[in-house]
Amino acid sequence: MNSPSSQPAPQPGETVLYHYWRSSSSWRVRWALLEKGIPFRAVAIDLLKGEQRSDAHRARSPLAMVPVLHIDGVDLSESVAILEYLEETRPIPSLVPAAAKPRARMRQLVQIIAADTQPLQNLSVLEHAERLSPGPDTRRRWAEHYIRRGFDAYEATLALPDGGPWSGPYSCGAALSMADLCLIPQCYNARRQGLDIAACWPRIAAIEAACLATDSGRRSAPEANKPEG
Ligand SMILES: N[C@@H](CCC(=O)N[C@@H](CS)C(=O)NCC(=O)O)C(=O)O
Repeated sequence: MNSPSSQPAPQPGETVLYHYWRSSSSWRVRWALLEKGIPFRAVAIDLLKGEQRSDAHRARSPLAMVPVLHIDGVDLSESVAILEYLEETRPIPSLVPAAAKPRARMRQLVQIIAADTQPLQNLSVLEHAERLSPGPDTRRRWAEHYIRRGFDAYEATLALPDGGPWSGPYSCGAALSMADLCLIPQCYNARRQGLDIAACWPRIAAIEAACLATDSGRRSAPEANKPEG
């Protein structure tokens, strides 16, 4: 992918995703766009080069983060807000359960990952943890602690006896949902930290296998979106 400075500004009516191939929050949005069949142009923001902190990107994202989705003439950041917007404006295929109780349960799962796990182990947090406690293992130990806490809660929530035992194949039953779009990128992060998902969280491992067997899951995955060179 080209650098952001060499990319043209969004054209009227165009949908543009500013993302980073390994960013789990970016993967959530790439996945929703592909699942819903929304055409988009991808612009890579290289987090390792600090491109997220450029003036041009800060103008799109006040927190200087990816993803940002330019759609319907506005720049949206915060991946869960983006998923909700896509669901409200392009509801088919739906990524939320129809009934209120399963929908609330799905949002609970989304928040376990998006609010209480991923933000505690993203790049800027790990860098800060290492500044406070320098050492070769600080980042890994910090990330592992919060991923374990989040996945333990996710796995236990799946076991709640809502309408009978969880039977999969996805987080909320027979249909892919926003919860899966948050969970699977977090599994990718967990593996990068050396965690054995199948050994510790069998339900999560089964959901991951089912999700990665979908066409949109495979096409949105980091390795399918790695920049050339
Ligand atoms: N709550 C935000 C989190 C976004 C986020 O953490 N993005 C990370 C990549 S996954 C980022 O841009 N990090 C850049 C940095 O920490 O400097 C969302 O859901 O979109």
